Amino acid sequence: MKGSLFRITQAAILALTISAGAAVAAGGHGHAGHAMPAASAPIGKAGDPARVTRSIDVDMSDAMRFTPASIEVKAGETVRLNVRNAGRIRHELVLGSDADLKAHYDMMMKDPGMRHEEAGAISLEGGKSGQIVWRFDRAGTLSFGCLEPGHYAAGMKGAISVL
Ligand SMILES: [Cu+2]
Repeated sequence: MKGSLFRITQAAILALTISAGAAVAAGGHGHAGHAMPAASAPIGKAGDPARVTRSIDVDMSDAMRFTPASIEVKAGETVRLNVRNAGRIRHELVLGSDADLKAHYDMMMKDPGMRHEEAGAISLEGGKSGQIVWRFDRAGTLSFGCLEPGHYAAGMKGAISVL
């Protein structure tokens, strides 16, 4: 009786050790690959800079705000977002559905050093500017947010209405 209890405890400890190791490995892999959780299909895709029909300036500030936070475009438009970090700390603009941004933000909270270089995202040091060229292929709403730890939760988010 005592012997079997011992074996069960050992098995439980072994199982815990394995699952903890697996969680660390899975997290490391996701971060290394900068995998965007794809909870839903985003609106649009990276656009061709030669086909830009409109440029929109978007400022990011240390007050945890995007200006403007609300943008309207037309379906079919290829837009250049001129993103400027007017603050002193790093900010980023990541396009995605609310669900994707939320999931991605949760990953960022666990790994603050993560940077976003994929299409539809730009990460900028204070005072720097950059751009995202995006083709909005259908009507709907696409969100954007700064996924630096604490920023998204503080309200650093906005939405693009595609009409
Ligand atoms: Cu930010």
